[in-house]
Amino acid sequence: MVNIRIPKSWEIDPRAVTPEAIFFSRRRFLHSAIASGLGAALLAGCQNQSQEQSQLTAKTLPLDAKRSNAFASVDYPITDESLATKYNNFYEFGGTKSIWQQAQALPTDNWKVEIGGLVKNPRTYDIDDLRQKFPIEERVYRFRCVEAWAMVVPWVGFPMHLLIKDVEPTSAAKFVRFTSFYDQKITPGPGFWADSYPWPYTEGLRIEEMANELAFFAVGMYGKTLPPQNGAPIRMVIPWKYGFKGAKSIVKIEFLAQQPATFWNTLIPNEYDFEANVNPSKPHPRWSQAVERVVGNGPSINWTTQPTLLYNGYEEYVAALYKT
Ligand SMILES: Nc1nc2c(c(=O)[nH]1)N[C@H]1C(S)=C(S)[C@@H](COP(=O)(O)O)O[C@H]1N2
Ligand SMILES: [Mo]
Repeated sequence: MVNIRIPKSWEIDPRAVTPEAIFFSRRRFLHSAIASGLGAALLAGCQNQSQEQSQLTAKTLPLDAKRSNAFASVDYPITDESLATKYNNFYEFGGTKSIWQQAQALPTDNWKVEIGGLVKNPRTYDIDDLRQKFPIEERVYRFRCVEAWAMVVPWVGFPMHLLIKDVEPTSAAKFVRFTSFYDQKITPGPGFWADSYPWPYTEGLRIEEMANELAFFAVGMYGKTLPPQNGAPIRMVIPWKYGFKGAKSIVKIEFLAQQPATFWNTLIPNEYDFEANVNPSKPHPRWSQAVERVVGNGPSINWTTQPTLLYNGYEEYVAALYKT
């Protein structure tokens, strides 16, 4: 791994640890916690699969949307819902993949999304108005995390260009910043060092990227509204970029003249660049991106590997954005 002295767990600087390294070390912690009886209560609550599955989606409602013809499938199968809703990244609720229970604390009632900055029609939407105003559809997209795991998810939502048209950015608008929900009392973060992270979680796009047909606001997945752990009630889905570009639980969208600072790029700039396009020939400083692990498609640890595709397989849609 990295070329550093192995620190004691309580002195690990998050800037020196990969999300994945944290995941695996926490898994080890979890195992010993369970062995020592600490996990017994947790386990008792999840005695069987179906009980657990109903907990996973307890806060969702059915969301009827027709599957888009253009994005009806990809060349490998849709990931099981129970995996996509249980293996998450949501640092506001913890630094492991197993935060779905903690994330149930996300308060999604009366959710509002404020849209402003360099636009002719700034406005604040109630989530219900957003869901009604823009025609929703289902799109099956590849989903690739910078940590090299991959899934296929049927998202329900609407393309971002509909929102651009609605708020009418001025000609000065060149970038867009998306801000996630944050409340220190509700979102404890990933434990040690959490206070030094650049909260709230923010992400950004060039306005041309946001206007691309693929850029999507998801308000649901698997035919239901989003569960908290996946970014309820509205999140970004940018399928040709690494997963961290897809900010969850959006509360604010601002059109800007300058490129905004973003969460991971601020925290570890040499590892998480602003553009973050999926690219097999551009390794992460600490691991290769040439192949990806398909979550849920294999035995035991539950994954098989396959080659990573440039722009995550969406070259025909987005390559023109990156011609120099
Ligand atoms: N607000 C917020 N958004 C976030 C994250 C996060 O920690 N906080 N993690 C990102 C990362 S790294 C990934 S891979 C995806 C994971 O989405 P999923 O849990 O629905 O699979 O969410 C992205 N959006
Ligand atoms: Mo990620």
